[in-house]
Amino acid sequence: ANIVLRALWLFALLDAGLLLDGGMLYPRESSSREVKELSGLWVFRADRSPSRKQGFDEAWYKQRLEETGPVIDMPVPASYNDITQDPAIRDFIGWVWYERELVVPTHWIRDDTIRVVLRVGSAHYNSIVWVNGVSVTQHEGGHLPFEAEVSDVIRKDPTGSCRITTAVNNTLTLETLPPGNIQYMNDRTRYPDGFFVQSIYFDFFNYAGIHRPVLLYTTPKAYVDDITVVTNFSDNTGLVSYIVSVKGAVTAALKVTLMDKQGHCVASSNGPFGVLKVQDVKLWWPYLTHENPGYLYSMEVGTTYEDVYTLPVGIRTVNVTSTQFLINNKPFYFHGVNKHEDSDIRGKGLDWPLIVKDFNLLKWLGANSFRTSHYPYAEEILQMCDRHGIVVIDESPAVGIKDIFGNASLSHHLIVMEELVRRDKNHASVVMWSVANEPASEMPPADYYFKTVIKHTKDLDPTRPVTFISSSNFARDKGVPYVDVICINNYFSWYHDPGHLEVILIQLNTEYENWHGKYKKPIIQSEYGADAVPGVHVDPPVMFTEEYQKIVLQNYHKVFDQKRAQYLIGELIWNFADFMTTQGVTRVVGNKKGIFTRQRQPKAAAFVLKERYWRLANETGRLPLWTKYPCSL
Ligand code: GCB
Repeated sequence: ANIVLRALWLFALLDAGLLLDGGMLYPRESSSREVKELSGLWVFRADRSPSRKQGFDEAWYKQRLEETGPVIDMPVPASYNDITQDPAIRDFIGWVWYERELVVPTHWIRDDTIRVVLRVGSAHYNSIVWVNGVSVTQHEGGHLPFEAEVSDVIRKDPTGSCRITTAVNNTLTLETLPPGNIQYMNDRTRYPDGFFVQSIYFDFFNYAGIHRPVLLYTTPKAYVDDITVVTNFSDNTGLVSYIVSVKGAVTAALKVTLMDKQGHCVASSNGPFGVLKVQDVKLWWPYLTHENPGYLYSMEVGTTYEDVYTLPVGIRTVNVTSTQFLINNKPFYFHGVNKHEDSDIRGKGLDWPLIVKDFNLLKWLGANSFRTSHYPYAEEILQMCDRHGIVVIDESPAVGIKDIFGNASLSHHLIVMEELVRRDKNHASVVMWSVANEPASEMPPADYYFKTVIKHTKDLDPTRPVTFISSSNFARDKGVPYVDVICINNYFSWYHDPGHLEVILIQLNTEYENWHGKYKKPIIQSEYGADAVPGVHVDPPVMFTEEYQKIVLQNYHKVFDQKRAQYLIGELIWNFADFMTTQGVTRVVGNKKGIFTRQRQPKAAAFVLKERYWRLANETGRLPLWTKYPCSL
């Protein structure tokens, strides 16, 4: 109960010092809330003018987009890059314009006790949104949602017609996350007029557009704006500490009810904060560690002004020692993957068939976890993780921070961490925050920079460990003293000593001993792997064949098996599936380090990993009942 009180106290305290104003609850229907999804066909126009500013000069948002010039069909959600046959659209840098017209239900217009909110799940990267020509919101950065109340704007037109215009710009600068740089090539003997390139410092295609659903939802005037839960247990009693913030009412009585899967009330409370006690608690367990993984209660929050919001809640704890990662006080070993939001045609657009297929593949593989390399994934994916017991290391979009540690970058990074924690704090599946991937942490300013980002993240959420992902390419130390878990990426016999499989054992062993010896913290191998072009075979193995990828994995596994008895607490393969990258001499139509192809078919390495993960699950966990007689294994 001490931990509970501490958590409550900290959250209450922090509320005062937040940079962001207000919550970001996932939009859900309830008896008091309606949701209108705007997925489907939108109208699209890329601003191809040399300045990319024609749209603003001519105020395209003031009229229907088709009246401004030629438009095309564009699906939402999806990246726009791979939808057309036009290479200029695929590689476009600058402002693109989207538009969707709809009619809102009459009662949304007439009943002025209804609050109408427009929400964008994510758009890459910098976005401005207008409704009926009026600017309603603006957001910097992709991967995270933003929203605006639009009740007044839509009520100005009594017919309820509503034109949503969005301008999205994928330009990356030294102060965005991820960072990037635009370079103009002014040598007219070598480059055509106006030639420029977007330099990026990360290894995935810079997909752009409206990547996640856009929707309108309603709440009553007085509404539940945010909920924070922290869970704990002692013996058979589960403890759910909560804080609810209500907006739009001076005083609001609150009723909070926790229900089990059958809909039975197991605990209830009144007031904006409190602790719910659950007798005979069913804890949230990871996949393959329990017969019934991913158990979720429903926390129904109701106000006297009749707003109702229901939040899924998994009850579990997370702790880290110098050699272990504990979930519900039991050692947890991450055997999982790194993913990307990436697929044919859709790019980074949210796609349900793909999401469900990927979860089926994770389960087939015996993976109990993944890391959201290299940016926050869709909330819909985290909800799947909660329900299926897939454990998540939740990463910010800070990938490719090389030597950019200025104040503007730092303040933006703090805001992004706040947006991330605000969005994902209540997911049972999220067990650790990752503030960055392979930052150039050997640079002197990195010490202050990462100390600040990690401290801020811990202040925001004192209940989860924090890490960043290190690379052995860099002299290591600057940020590591501040992390709770050391996460390392390395590619022995690939980027170093290419072709020499025999170096893996010794080099990996040295690496681990150095890190653990110095910091006495548990280690996760957060990336390792090799490219394999599917269908290419050579034996004895050579690089880029399926055989080579298999042996790299097997050699790494030998060292993992020694070290997991000591302080290695996880292994995450790079990568779950092949993915698109910028074109370059080391990439054969994208990065081929997937154990599945981009179309989600297994390479030889997938079977190696599957055999291993199920064996690890048998040793370390408790398989669910249905897997005792797995017909497909
Ligand atoms: C890394 C990066 C990842 C790359 C991978 C590779 O260290 O974190 O983004 O895709 O290596 O394949 O080079």
